[in-house]
Amino acid sequence: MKKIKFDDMKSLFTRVALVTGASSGIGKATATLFAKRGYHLIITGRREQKLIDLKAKLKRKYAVKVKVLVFDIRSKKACKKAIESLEGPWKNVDILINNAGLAKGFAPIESGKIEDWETMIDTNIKGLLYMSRFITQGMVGRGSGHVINVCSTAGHEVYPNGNVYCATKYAVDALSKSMRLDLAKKGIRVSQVSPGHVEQTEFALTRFDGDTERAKIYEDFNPLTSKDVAELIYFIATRAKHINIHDIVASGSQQASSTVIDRSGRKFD
Ligand code: 8X3
Repeated sequence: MKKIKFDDMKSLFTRVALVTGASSGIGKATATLFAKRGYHLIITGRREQKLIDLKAKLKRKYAVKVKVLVFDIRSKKACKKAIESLEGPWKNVDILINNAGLAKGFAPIESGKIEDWETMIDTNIKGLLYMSRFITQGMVGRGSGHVINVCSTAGHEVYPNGNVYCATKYAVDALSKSMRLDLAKKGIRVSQVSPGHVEQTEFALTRFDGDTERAKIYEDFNPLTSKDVAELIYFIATRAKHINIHDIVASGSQQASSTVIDRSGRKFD
């Protein structure tokens, strides 16, 4: 039997999703779920080996096509080069999942580390912008596509010591809204998901600079899991074409707000 080339496959399976920050946490869980549902995937991040391992696993388990792009999202040049390297059907990204993001530091404004602020601004805002700029250009040309930004409850409600992290997520919220205004008439949906605390991620460890003791912030309540957030993203991506979900704000049932959490023990294990 004639082997079907990926170029031909594209006409049969038209869905390509690109997930940034796919080497761990929400990004990895999202890439895994989309692969399970038959999407071809472009997975991006800085840690090559983790992405290669994920690619091998997804290909083996779900028989989808997977492309790895290794680059630092903080570099405009690297983002542009990575996107320009895409060939054939890979150029036609149907769904861009802007997941890459991080919190670094947890200090009041007068003593926060300025390098941490710059890392968050460069990753959470500028990285998301670079990817959106380079990918939506193609989407507009094709008259279709979906951008899904990973925001946070911190993009809706500030909390003490959250200052710059919260500001970057408020910016993501503003960009989701304004990108929707720019793209609605061009056939492109823009959505976001805004999770509260999420375990099975590197979020807390990164925020607290690798301090494993301080990073133990999920032991006395049930937060969301990465898989929970992946399912919300998948739900957003798979609504009928005439529906655009603007935002899903969600937290674990024991978390009522950024600061009000029932820490009396994990009730749902
Ligand atoms: C993650 C949620 O509350 O730790 O974005 O900022 S929070």
